[in-house]
Amino acid sequence: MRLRENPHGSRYGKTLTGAHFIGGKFKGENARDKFLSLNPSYLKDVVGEFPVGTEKDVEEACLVAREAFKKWRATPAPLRGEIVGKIGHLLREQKEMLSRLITREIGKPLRESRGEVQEAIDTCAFFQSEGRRLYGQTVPSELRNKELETYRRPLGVCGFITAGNFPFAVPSWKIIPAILCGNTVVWKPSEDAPAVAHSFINVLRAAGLPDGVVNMVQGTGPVTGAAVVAAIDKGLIQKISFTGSSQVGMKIGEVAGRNLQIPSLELGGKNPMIVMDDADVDAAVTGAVWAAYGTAGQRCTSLGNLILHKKIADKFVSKFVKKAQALVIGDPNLREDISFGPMISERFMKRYLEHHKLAKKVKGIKCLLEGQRITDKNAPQGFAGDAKNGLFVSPTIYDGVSIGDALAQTEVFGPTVNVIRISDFDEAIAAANGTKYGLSSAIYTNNPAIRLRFKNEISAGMSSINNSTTGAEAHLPFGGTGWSGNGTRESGVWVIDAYTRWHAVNIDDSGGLQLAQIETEEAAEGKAEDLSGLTALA
Ligand code: UN1
Repeated sequence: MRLRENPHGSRYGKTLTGAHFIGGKFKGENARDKFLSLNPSYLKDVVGEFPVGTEKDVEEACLVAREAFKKWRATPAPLRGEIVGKIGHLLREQKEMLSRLITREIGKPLRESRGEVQEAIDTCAFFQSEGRRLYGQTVPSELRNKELETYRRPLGVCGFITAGNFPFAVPSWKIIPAILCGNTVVWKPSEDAPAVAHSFINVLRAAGLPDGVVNMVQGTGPVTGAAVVAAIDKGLIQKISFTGSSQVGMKIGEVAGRNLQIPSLELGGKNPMIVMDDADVDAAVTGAVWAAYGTAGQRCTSLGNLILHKKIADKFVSKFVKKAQALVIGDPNLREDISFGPMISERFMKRYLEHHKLAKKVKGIKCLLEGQRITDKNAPQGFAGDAKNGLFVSPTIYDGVSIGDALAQTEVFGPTVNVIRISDFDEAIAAANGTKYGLSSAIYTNNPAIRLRFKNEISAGMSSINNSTTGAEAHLPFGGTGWSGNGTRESGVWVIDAYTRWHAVNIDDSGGLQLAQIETEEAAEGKAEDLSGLTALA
């Protein structure tokens, strides 16, 4: 690994000369076109310098992956599972180091980074044993001396494009089940977290994953991501899985669709939380604060629209505002106890600051807290960072929002929440279902009838009852409806359908040609008088 001194950010660590990883070798370190990964808590800290992967790099990675597929698919699934198990053990051993790197590169508080590595460990634990299952079925035949069976078969080369907000957990959701099922991978990680991707690759290598099974091409979305998508049209990729914006997901879906492939698309959200008048208000406030401001709102499961019953709304809002004002914002590398760190990138910060425009001149909307870029002059109480050199922002709350307002319809990916006041459950569910998205959702209520209605009527891939909108577990299906995805799921047994196809096999031991449907036996005729006798008896 090539590391160099980091004069301005030495207290954070060294600077990596990053590379692609193709066929078991790091490559492209000396490429002409490069990009930098900066620590968003302190932009003078250069985490690494990385090559921008070209179409040629992606093609090379795909061809290597195609070659490796021949051997890897023939490796017994329990053996593939053993390697997945080793990856999990190494992750456990290296959890602290990896968590610190995640915090350095994307600014997430350490306890959340640890949670993210844990999610990858859990994923490995689950899929290690799946290598000893990966069940098919035996199915009875309508013909004699004939057996029917099904097998799961791998798809081939999988192209993965992942986001920067969960740079470890989400790639593990894709890579681990894909390789367990016998596929090989070409991965384009987020340009916001290339060093984390590099560390992931090192763990895979150390676990003994054969060369060519997982390949990585570093780069930017418009150049390298586009090259991965173009590889579908060239027949180099059999499956694409993408986590990111709905707009990009739609374009990828079109390319996959015209190649008759089913992509896995995990896209945006504008997640609602309903708080009914019978709810435990304190528990709901705590849940809402985490849902809205955890990870600085940069989760696809973050809370967007907070739908409050008018009977508890005033009480709720006053507690919520106080808690939001008391959040400790700062550099998570220097302090463990911060509530949220910086925005992941300038792009995310700009979008957050610009979202205030959506509220301007809209009747009825009141800004209770107007989140701004934190500077030396306006730093909130308890701020613990270098404002000038970091991408820190303060939280936002809008009150009096209606579900039709642009503010309530637009995913911001920052620490902002809209309060929508309603009078009953009918209005609440209409607001909760009133966006094009349908990823996560939550309700706080102690009324079993309302709970039942919510479960049945909410249009979302994931729902929490008396819990926050965030925090899926590694063995539950993750995904959404509408603009949040195309119905495919990650995690647990469900993701296996994304990385295998069913193969139906029939074996005929009759010695002749038996034709299903044409030569099937009919069941023998019954005796009608038996039933007429019964009628007389009754
Ligand atoms: C994402 O934001 O892309 O449920 C994934 C959660 C996390 C995963 C979020 N475990 O909030």
